[in-house]
Amino acid sequence: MDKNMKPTPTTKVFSLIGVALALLAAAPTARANLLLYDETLAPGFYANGWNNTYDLANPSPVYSGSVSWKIDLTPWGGLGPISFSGMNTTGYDSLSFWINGGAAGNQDLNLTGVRGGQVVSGLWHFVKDPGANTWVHYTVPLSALLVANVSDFNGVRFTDGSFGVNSQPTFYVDRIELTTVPEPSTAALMGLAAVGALFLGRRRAS
Ligand SMILES: [Ca+2]
Ligand SMILES: [Ca+2]
Repeated sequence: MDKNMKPTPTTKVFSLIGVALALLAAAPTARANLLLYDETLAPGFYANGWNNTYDLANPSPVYSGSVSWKIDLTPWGGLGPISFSGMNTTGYDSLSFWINGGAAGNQDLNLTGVRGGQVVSGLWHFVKDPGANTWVHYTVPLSALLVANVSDFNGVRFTDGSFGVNSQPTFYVDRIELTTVPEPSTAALMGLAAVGALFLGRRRAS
């Protein structure tokens, strides 16, 4: 009885291909990265926060394009790109941005996620001493910010990681973007389908 239930090698190959094709079909449609800030804020996004001064068209230092976002927080301060109407994050995988600690460096910054008009997450000390006068790349999965696959994503903010103990040195942010689901996962699935087809070809040849 048990023997009869066992799938033959051929059905195994077919089910492998079936799984691979099903995963390929389920993969979200390719979507371009969305720049929240590079030369200016994305349409519908505003510099939003408290206890800060900033310049969205700071000429130096710059990571990409011709300007960066200069941010000076005071104790308890916060600032980030915020859309009041909210947006759908389906198809986006991570938040990516570049930070420069300026002449002083030694910043201690939290990164908070905002959706539905509420702060829903806080990655405490996410940026910790990024160094002085150098651009550092950070990337964080939207799932870690609790804003993956939601229809009411407002944005993120950089906030004072000392929680009011001191005033963070001026820093610079550039090329803030939502990045799409990484290509390699799709490539791996296609590879799986190819392997399945290879097995099938070998069985037919024998
Ligand atoms: Ca720029
Ligand atoms: Ca400051």
